[in-house]
Amino acid sequence: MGMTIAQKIIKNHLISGSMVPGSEIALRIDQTLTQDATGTMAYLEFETMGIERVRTELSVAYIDHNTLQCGFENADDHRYIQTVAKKHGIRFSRPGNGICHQVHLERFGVPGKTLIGSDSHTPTGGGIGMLAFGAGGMDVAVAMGGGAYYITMPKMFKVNLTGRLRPFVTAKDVSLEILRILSVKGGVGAIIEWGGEGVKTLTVPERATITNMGTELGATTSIFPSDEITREFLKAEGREADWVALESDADAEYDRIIDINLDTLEPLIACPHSPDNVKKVAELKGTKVDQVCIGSCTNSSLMDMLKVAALLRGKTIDPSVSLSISPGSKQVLSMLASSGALNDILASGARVLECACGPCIGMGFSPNSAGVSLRTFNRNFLGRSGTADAGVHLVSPETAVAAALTGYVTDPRLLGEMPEITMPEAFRIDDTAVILPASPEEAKDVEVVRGPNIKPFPQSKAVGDTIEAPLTLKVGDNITTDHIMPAGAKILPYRSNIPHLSQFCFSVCDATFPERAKAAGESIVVGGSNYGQGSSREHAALVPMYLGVRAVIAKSFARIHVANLINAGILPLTFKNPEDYDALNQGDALALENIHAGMDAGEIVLKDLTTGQSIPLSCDFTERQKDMLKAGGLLAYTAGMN
Ligand code: MIC
Ligand code: SF4
Repeated sequence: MGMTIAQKIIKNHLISGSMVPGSEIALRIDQTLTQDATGTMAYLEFETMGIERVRTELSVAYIDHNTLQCGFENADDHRYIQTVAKKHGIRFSRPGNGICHQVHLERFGVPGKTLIGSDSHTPTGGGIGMLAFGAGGMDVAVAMGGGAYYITMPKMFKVNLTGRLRPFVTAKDVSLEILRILSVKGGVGAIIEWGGEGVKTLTVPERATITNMGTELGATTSIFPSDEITREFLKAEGREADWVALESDADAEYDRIIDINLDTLEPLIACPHSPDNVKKVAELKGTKVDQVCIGSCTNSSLMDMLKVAALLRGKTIDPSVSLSISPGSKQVLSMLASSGALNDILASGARVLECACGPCIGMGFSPNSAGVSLRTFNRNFLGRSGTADAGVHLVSPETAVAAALTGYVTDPRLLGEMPEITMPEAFRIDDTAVILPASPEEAKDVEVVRGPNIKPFPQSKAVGDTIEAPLTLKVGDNITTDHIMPAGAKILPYRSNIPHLSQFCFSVCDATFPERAKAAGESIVVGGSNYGQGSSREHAALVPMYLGVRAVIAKSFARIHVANLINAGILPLTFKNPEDYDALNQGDALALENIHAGMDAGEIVLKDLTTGQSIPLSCDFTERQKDMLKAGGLLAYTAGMN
C-alpha cells in the first residue's frame, strides 16, 4: 500500500512502535524550537537533565511572546534564555527578530524533517513540508537531550483542493472553511494533508497560514507536499540546498477525504469566542468595528503585509477604528521599509507594533469595553485579548483592511481591484539577530544568569493507589488552556514563577478556584469534551499540580494537554458513559481506588462519596505513561531511569 507524506516522514524517524493508528510511536526529532513564554520552563527542565549540549540537528530559542518588559521579569527571563542557549548549543533569536513560526519558516525549516516546538502553532512548518508538532516544554526538553517524542499514531485525513482562490478570498478563508466543516474537535487524532491540483496555486506563506490554523482543528499536525513552489521559496531564502521533493503515493489511503473547491469560497469570519464559529463576512455586514489587528503567526508574512499596504495605499483608516500592524519578522519589516510599503501603512493611520505576538496573546492592544475587534489571528477565546467583554472575530488581512477603512464589517470584495502582489525572487537575508551558541570548549565558561523571577520547579506527587479528594471545579465543553491558565500582559511575565501564576488559575471560569483548591489540599477537576484545547502551555498542568489537583476527569481531552497532564503527574481520566458527567456536582467528595490495577485494566471506578454513586472511568495509558504517573511525572520518571 502507498504512503501519505506524513507516513513517509514518520517511517524515516520511527524509533519504536508500530504505525497503526491509535498505538504509541516514538519519533526521532531533528529540530526543536521554544518561545520565551514556555521556554524558560523548558530550559529549566532541560538543565535538570544534566546534558551539556543539545543532541538535535538544530535547536532555536525565540523571544517573541513576552516583549512588553513592564518590569524586570521579562528582561531577566530573556537573559536566562540567552545564556542557557549559549551554554547548551542552542541558537538564540533576539526579541525583535520576529515570531518563532514565521522566522523558523523563513530561515530554518527543512522539508522532510521533524520539528517539535513548545508552542501549539509549530505545525506552521507543515507549510514547507516539515512534520512539525506542538508539544509541552518537558517534551521539548527531552527531545533537546536526544530523547524520543511520543505520540499516538494519527489517522490520516486529506483535504483535496481544486480550483483557485478568487480575488479577496484568501488562505485564511480556507482555514476558516475547514474549521466550519470540521469544528475545533474535528481534527483530533489526525494529521491533515493538503493536496489536489489547488495546492499548486498556493504560495508557501499561504500554505503556512493553513497549517498554522490546523492547530485550531485539534489536529496532531498538518502538512503540504514539498514541490516546485517550496523550492522557489527556499531559493528566495537562499536555502535551495535544503529542498527535497515530498509527495504522497498515488495509492495512499486516507481515513477521510474532504473536498474544497477554492473557486467557490467566499470571505469568512469566525465570531466570538471560538475559531469554528464561522459565518460569511457578508452575513455580518454593517457590524460596527472598534479595533483591527493585523499580524500574528497566522498572517504576518511579507505577502500578507504587502497586500495590506497596497490596499491601504493613499487611504486613511476610519477615525473610529484603531488599527495595529505587527509584521511577522525583521525580514518582513525591513522589506516593507525598503519597498516603501511601510510608508503606505503609516500614512493610513495604522500603529506599527514590533515583530512579535503582541495583541494575539493579550500583550497590549486590548480592545475597549465591549469592543468589536477584527483580528487576522488564529484564536478568539474568551478573555484572551485582555478585555473580558470584547467580541473578537478572526478574519483575513483583506477583510481586516476593509473594516479598518470603513469602520464596519465589510466584504473586502467591495474594495475594488485587488492589486497584484508577487513573491519576491529573493528575500533580504540578515541573520544577525540570531546569536550562535558558544563552541563546546567556550561553553564551559558561560555563566547562566537567573533572575529573581525564576522560582523553583513545583514538586509533583507520585500517583498512588488511592486518591480521595473533593471535586473543586466542574467546567463545561471546549475548555481552553486560556481558561485554565490565562496569559496576557499582567500574567505572562510570571511563566517561570508557578506560585505567582497559581493565583490566576481558572480565573476566567471561577476566580475563587485557587483559594478553594489550596484550602482543599488535594482536589479533582471535572470537564466536558475537548478539555485543554488551544495552547501547548504546560503551565495549564503545572499550576493545577501546584494547587493540588491530582486528577482531571473529562468527556475527552486535547492531545497536547493530556500529554502535559501526564508529564506533570496528574491523572487524566475519561467518562466511560459521557452522561455520567451530569451526575457529578462541584463540592462532592470523590474517591478513586485501586488505581494501579485500574490503569492496567483500562478502567477505574470513581466513587462519589456524597451521592453514593459509582461511575466507571476509562484510561488507556501505555506502559511508559503508567510508569510516568506512578513516578509523579516525566521529570521524576526520567530521574528514576538515570
Ligand atoms: C498561544 O497562542 O496560545 C501561545 C501563547 O502561543 C501558546 C503558548 C503559550 O501559552 O506560551 C501556544 O499556542 O502554545
Ligand atoms: Fe504568538 Fe499568537 Fe502565534 Fe501564539 S498564536 S505563537 S501568541 S502569534
